[in-house]
Amino acid sequence: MKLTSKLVSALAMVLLAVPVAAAGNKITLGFAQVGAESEWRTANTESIKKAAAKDGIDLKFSDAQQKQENQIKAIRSYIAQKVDVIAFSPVVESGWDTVLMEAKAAHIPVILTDRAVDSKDKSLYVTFMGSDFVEEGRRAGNWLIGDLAKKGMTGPVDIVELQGTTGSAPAIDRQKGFAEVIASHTNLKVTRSQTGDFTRAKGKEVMEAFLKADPNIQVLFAHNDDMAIGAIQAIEEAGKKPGKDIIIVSIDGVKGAFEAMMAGKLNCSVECSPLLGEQLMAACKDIKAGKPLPKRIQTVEGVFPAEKAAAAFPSRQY
Ligand code: GZL
Repeated sequence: MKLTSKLVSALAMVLLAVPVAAAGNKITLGFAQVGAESEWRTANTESIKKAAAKDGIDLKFSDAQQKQENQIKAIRSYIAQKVDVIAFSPVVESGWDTVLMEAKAAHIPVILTDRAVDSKDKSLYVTFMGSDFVEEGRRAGNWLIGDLAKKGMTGPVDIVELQGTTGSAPAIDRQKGFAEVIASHTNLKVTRSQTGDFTRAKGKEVMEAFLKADPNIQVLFAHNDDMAIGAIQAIEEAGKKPGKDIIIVSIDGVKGAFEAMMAGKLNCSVECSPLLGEQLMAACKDIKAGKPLPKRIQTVEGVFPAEKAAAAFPSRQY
């Protein structure tokens, strides 16, 4: 009998010695991703998963296949699971207030990554981390103005535009920034503008239609590299030389864009970094530790004209 009781008390000591707090220290993050529509998105997902594993954060991850209702469903499931933090990249700007109020009522902090929401109530999220898309549009416009000047193209220039996902912050803001910069150059005109939904397939399809409608296209501005790469295929199939007959400027700076620039088929890619994983995990830990976060954490990024692509390519991380 004595032995058993000794054994029981020893066992109890061991079990009690396990710091209960250890279990409580594990952060659970619910992430509702947009989808897997582009090279950029794949790199963004990889960055988040890698950083969560590295930081020992329990990541619950969902892919909404670019549908808002799927993202809302995922957020609701994270609320039901009582995760510590919810983060997501809103596929479109509007329609989030109700579900964000549900998260707030459940006292679960929300982080916006990559894309913003148009909610007036800023208390619905702790911080928005990501790029300044208006500035990315401006950078594309400014690069184009410089390139046309270098080429002595001072006459009327027909520009076509492949927009990102309709209603998304990057599509709205990149179009705004680009239009703002070219407005003062009356010889530059966006003659056609249509969404290619950030995908290669749709970008190719819309560019085929543009080429059929306007044989004199001189410039393509694509809101992301994937649509530009799809358009490059359409331009070649139409018997024209992308990067020469049609100047192409796009945004993201993914590997595919560098390969197209080195092949002389893309003229410039404005960088938009998807590598938000580390920043996101650091923000989750700060929130858990009760540390305040700035409402806006902006990504620092550059511009890659084709002539810089080969030198920069070896050090590219996405
Ligand atoms: C931008 C991001 C956009 C990329 C696209 O931060 O939301 O979505 O530019 C991606 O490639 O699909």
